[in-house]
Amino acid sequence: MKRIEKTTPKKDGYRMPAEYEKHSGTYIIWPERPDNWRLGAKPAQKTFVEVASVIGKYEPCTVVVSGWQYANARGMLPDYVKVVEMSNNDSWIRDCGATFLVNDKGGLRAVDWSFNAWGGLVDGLYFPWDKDDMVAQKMCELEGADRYRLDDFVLEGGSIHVDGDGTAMVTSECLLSKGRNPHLSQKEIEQVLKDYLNVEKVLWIPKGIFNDETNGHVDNMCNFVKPGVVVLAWTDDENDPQYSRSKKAYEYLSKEKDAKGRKLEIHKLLIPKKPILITKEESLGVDAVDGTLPRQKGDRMAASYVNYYTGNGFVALPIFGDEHDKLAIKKLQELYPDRVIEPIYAREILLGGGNIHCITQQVPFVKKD
Ligand code: KQY
Repeated sequence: MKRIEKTTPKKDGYRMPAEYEKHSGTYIIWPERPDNWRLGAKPAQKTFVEVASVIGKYEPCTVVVSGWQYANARGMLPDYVKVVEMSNNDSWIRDCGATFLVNDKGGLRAVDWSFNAWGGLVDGLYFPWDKDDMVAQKMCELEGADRYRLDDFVLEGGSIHVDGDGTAMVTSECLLSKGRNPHLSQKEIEQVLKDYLNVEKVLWIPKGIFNDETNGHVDNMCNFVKPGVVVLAWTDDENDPQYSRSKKAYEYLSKEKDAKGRKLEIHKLLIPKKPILITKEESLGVDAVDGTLPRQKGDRMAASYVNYYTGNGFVALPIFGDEHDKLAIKKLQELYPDRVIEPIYAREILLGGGNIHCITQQVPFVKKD
């Protein structure tokens, strides 16, 4: 498959569809690195199996895995999940994977952003990241999609959401961070998003979730339920460090309109009532390696129900064994009356630094003749 040069998706009539539009499938990367996943990733692998098994009930699910772990992954995953060998540095395909695009003639292409492990040598989370940076290209080969490669623009898929109707949302905390594109102004960054996602409006939420090691990815903070309707991570506890972040986001979104001139309907989704802290046992299970973010006992994890994944007929929702799990399930069922809510106990993914949305990447459905 080829690299497309000297043009943009906008010029070529391609756009990023919303996640809630129909998919032809989902990709996941198998977890294995012991300096991010405790106990050699064994507990995380069980949760990844659960996530892939749920998704695979609704749409084709492909798990890509290093050669070293291939036999183990194949043995643990159900037969209806496809397993393909692909080298990688870790399991965050939302961030290093392809951002697929469609046109109205059944075409499929992708944006292949530069990936630098959430901040490169400034505040990145591991080194090297060279294998992750090639994941998008390999997904394009498997899907038969030509790609727009941006060698000089760093972006992760978890730092953007689109509504499929002309609007994108990001956080300033992430997109303007020093480890991404410090050579570009906010206006220039916005222009890249407009050209490569083919949107007319970008919503700039100030900050993401407290202690989110991605510099506040939007996919943990806010999501489009449908055009004009968003769900926002929230707490009523004024003493919680999340409070001012969520309040500022709410105030910003209340005043904004989307690309089509709609005022946004904002639904608050409470974060877990009790902060999720790393236990001593969990901390001791992670290999300490220079250059990788340490996992210390008592550290607060960036737990949020907003990091859910929307697929064909379902929503895969992370839950934490918290009092607010039930509220999140109820709220999402109201917001997505036509989808099955699939709650998955996701503490092990959270301990790795993200959640269900961060470990999944959709391929949009296109009609093939
Ligand atoms: O998208 C994410 N939340 C990924 C976080 C990466 C964590 C690496 N330890």
